[in-house]
Amino acid sequence: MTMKLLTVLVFLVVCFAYYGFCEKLSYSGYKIIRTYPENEEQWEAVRSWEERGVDLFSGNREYANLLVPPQLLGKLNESMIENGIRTSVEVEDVKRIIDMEKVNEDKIVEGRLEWDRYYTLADVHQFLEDQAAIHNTIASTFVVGMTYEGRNMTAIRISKSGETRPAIWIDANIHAREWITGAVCTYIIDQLLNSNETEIQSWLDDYDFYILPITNPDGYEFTHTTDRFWRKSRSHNGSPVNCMGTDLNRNFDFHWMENGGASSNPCSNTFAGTAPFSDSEAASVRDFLTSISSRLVFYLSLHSAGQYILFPTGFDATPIPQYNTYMSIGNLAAEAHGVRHGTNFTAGSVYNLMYTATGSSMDWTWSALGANLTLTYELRDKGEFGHLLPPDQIYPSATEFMDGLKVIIAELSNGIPDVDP
Ligand code: 0X9
Ligand code: ZN
Repeated sequence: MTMKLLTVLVFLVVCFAYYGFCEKLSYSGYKIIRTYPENEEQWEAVRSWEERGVDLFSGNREYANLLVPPQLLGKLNESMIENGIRTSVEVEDVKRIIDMEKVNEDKIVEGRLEWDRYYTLADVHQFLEDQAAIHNTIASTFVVGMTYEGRNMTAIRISKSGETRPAIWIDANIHAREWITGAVCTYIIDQLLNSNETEIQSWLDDYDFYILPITNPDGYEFTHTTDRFWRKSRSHNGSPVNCMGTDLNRNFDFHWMENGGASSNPCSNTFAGTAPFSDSEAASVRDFLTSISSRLVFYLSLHSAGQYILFPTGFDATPIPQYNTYMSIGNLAAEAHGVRHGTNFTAGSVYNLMYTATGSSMDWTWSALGANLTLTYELRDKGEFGHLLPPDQIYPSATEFMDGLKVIIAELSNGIPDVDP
């Protein structure tokens, strides 16, 4: 009897310490609460809940969605009332929405995906291998680097030129739980290789593409097996209480850990890592981008959610020298994204539209490599489902994304000035 109890206890301890061994978290009783901070003080009050185990799920300085465990709902509510912060319930039953998500269970045949469901890491990698095999004269896969847990960061290159033309890099799922981003990314690859639209095909005559759909494979796998809301890498970072993972989008060397744009607490979802590029995933992206930097004209990073077209920087309010150029490209793209379904995208700098965020991949690429154009997207939606975007929104998200991408690549081809005219 005592032996049995001991076994259960040991299991529970191990389970809490490294919950990779546990069953999938159900998120039963969790709600997503939207808060509306109206000033810096209230924003800080909302952010302080991060340290108490509440996930700052999505949003910006004006509205912040919090993923709240049942045992903290009462306390959080009280504190919001005390601080005069308005709230609303965005998702009543998080578990119900997780249960609605459809993950593919069929075998991938000849690299065909359906954009009505989400795919596992193995499926996405299979898609890349199959597509590269089918289009072997212009496409091939390559490994950007290895993850902490030893997985491949598999990417695809599409080049008709023998890799001599201006280069476009696209990545997605730096943040593991942002499933829509990897899905849209595979659609971009599909369109480049399989669409018969002349405009899309003409891009392949002008540019070489390097596309990494799952930048954080360990985290992505973890969202499928254990914790749907995992965001970071899965590295051990020296936390005495066994918190794991680095926010890879805080681990790049651009104003690293300055200005409150990241956290030094390994338990935080915006933990910046133990040093710039301390995590192998970020370092591998850095090394690959550096290797093509003389040709790199466009860096594009896909995130969700919020429907933002973001440009540098996340450090402070100082406008970059190409601010007006970026703003006008962003506005043109936003218009195009809205044509099909009326989806409303907003363009602006990370700092202005979202919050202070330092050490991001985009800002580093912009500052260190001087790529002509660097954008980060926050794809659908604006909070209704957040990271649990229903599968029937994948195809609309992907097609409306392509509409704006056409505008952006047309602008890129016209030339991006280093400084606003
Ligand atoms: O906080 C982030 O890393 C991004 N938002 S998300 O909700 N997907 O986590 C925004 C990052 C914007 N990038 C820069 N700081 N440049
Ligand atoms: Zn993200």
